[in-house]
Amino acid sequence: MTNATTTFDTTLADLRDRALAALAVADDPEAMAAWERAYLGAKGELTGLLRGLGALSAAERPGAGRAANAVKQELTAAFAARNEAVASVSLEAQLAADAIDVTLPGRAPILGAEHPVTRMVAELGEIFALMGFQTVYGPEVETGHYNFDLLNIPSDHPARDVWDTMIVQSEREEIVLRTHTSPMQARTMEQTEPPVRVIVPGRAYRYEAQDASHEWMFHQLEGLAVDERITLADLKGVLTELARQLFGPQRKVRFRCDFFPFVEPGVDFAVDCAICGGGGCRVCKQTGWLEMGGAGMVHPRVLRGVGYDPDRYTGFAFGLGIERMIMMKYGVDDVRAFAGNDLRFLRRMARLAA
Ligand code: YSA
Repeated sequence: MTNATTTFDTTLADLRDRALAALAVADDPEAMAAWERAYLGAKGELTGLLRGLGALSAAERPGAGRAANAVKQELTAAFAARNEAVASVSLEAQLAADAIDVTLPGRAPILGAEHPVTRMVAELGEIFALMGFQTVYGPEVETGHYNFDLLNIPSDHPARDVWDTMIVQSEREEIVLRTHTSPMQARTMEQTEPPVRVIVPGRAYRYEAQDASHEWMFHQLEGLAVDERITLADLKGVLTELARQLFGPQRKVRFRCDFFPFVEPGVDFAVDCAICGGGGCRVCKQTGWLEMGGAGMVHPRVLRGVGYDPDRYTGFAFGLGIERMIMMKYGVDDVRAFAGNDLRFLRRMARLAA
């Protein structure tokens, strides 16, 4: 045995021992791949050693080659066995980490609810449908012609100032945010022959100071019935029935004379205040009554303006505050809550209506 074979054998034995020791501590797929590259790969230590066989004499080469191949097979087999074990441990760890515990309680989705105004509009629609009224809708941006003129409020009429109007544009034609839902009276009658029975829910806008019972944007419910022989008694009957359906039989109703240019006679319709039980509070301005709306018999001039014959047809109309009705039904003491975006208020209203 020459010095060269002795050196080769020692290097091979050292490489084998180091490789097996390193393999024993490689415990994840990345470490295994690094080990394979370092010892068995094309640029690995063992391949480098095999290339060095050429430096040995022809007599020494076969023995050294056999020894090197034996180490290569041993390391290859050891790698395969260890690799399988590491792969299965790593798969189990991965599965354990990804496991879903189906016994955990789920995350409850946050459910929204209908706005109290939306709900009240639906309820009013059902009550009036049973009395033969159809629901129609109209534009919130109106012309002065419909908002005022056809309702017997000409531009020089002092009553025009009463409606604290928000004006959109007034150069060529007067355009306003409707101050009430009453313009839909004229729009409906222009398009329909009598008999007419409609309700019109929707927004109204007024340039008005806010307080517990006044908002600058609020909702009204307009009602209109026109036919032969309609009387004030029909109007009283319909609004009294509405109050019963909405608030129950215990709620008192009050009709008093009032003035609106588009009715004759005109009335103001109120119910006893649900906040103070009629004793007087800031919502009812200490009167014990809260005005729900205005009403009356459609003025003959309004009927004539839309082409109806006032000698043949009569009708009643009303315009009620939708927020005020909700306030009286559920004891809400401030109209500003409806557009206030306070989730606690909206949740409370949803619970009360459920
Ligand atoms: C009268 C006669 C008819 O034949 C038809 C309709 C009417 C009602 C008329 N168009 C009108 O708007 N009258 S009103 O100014 O007294 O408003 C009617 C109702 O809307 C009020 O009673 C109130 O309930 C509500 N309302 C008015 N201004 C409000 C308001 N609600 C909240 N905030 C405001 N600023």
